[in-house]
Amino acid sequence: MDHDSTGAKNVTQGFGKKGPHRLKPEDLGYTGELEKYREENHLLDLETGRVVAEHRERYLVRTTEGEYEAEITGNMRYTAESREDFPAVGDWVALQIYGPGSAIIHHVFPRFSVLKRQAAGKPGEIQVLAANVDTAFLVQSVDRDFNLNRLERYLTLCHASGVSPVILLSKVDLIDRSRLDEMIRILQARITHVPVLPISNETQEGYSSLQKMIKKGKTYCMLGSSGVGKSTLLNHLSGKNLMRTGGISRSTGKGRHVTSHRELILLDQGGILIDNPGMREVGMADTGNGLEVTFDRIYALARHCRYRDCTHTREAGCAVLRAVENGEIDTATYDNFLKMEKEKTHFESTMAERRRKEKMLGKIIRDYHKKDIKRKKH
Ligand SMILES: Nc1nc2c(ncn2[C@@H]2O[C@H](COP(=O)(O)OP(=O)(O)OP(=O)(O)O)[C@@H](O)[C@H]2O)c(=O)[nH]1
Ligand SMILES: [Mg+2]
Ligand SMILES: [Zn+2]
Repeated sequence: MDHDSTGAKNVTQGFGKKGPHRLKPEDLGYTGELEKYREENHLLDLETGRVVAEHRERYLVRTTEGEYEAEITGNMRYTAESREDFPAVGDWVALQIYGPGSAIIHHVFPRFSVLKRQAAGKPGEIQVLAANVDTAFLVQSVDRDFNLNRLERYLTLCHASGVSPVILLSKVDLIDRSRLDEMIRILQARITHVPVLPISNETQEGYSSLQKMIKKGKTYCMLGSSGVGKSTLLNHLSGKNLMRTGGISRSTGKGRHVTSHRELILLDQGGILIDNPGMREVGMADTGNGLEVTFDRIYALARHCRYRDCTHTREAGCAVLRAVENGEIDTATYDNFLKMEKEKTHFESTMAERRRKEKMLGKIIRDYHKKDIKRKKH
């Protein structure tokens, strides 16, 4: 199936059969700060919209009036230094409309948050998952998907950019109550201060609590493996069959990657929800102080290590190792912490190397052009 057309169609359907109806800017999550930015940066002559879907540098943008297929200007493409400079789902953009349903994006507004990861299979490259997200729903299904190491990865992505996380344990209809209670106990022993909500798309358990969490004008994003029920949840919350949902492979017990594109939809109750394709890898990119927040207990202990550059692996007088030995810090958490730290460092050096090479290449091209101009003058 052609993913490109499916993505676009789904979103359009979200605004009713007669096509998109008129919205208030706040319905899309617009704020006074964005308006101030728009005025200060002389963008008043352009329309403002929000990117609701993306496919290979073609964007579907929703404004209060309607929906537009948009491309970025050549200048934007030329000056972009990395994937992060391109629009992403959730972004606010200034656009020029030039025909029925067509537009050109001239500018991306500054983001208040951005969820990103190390792009799968592309060392040192970032993939933006969603922009301007208030809360991320980290979805793990309790039957096969439950994994605390992976949850800590998702948490770090959230903490890296100030997105507040909520853990959704899905498909709780598939296990009995005592098993669920045990899972929640294990989870909360390791991950503290993050709300956990058990839900079922079958029985609608947890739905009313979830709906109470969702506030008008705020943006939510679902992250998780394939097949955990993200799109099913979105369909139920929106009351419309917007996203295709899928089966689970009998042989592997894993989802079949039914959703292929990120999409943003508006919920009738207010609130904006972004669905994501299931992720196989949650690789660390530039995580800012994300690890510090996720592993706050380890970082607090590290201040008491004897050596300032302690690697917490073999040093004498290491407060972290001591805490692991006496059971204060879970061994699995400690191992995951070391692994993610290593990945972060690796990402940073690979990215620096990439940037260095790109700069060099840029210089070679510039020098060549200079010589070329000289040659022509003579
Ligand atoms: N038993 C049970 N099955 C569910 C539940 N939620 C979803 N499913 C089933 O799980 C399968 C996958 O659901 P999807 O909603 O497509 O999963 P997804 O997370 O969107 O998957 P990707 O789009 O591949 O990332 C479908 O067959 C759903 O019917 C649930 O709460 N309980
Ligand atoms: Mg899906
Ligand atoms: Zn130490």
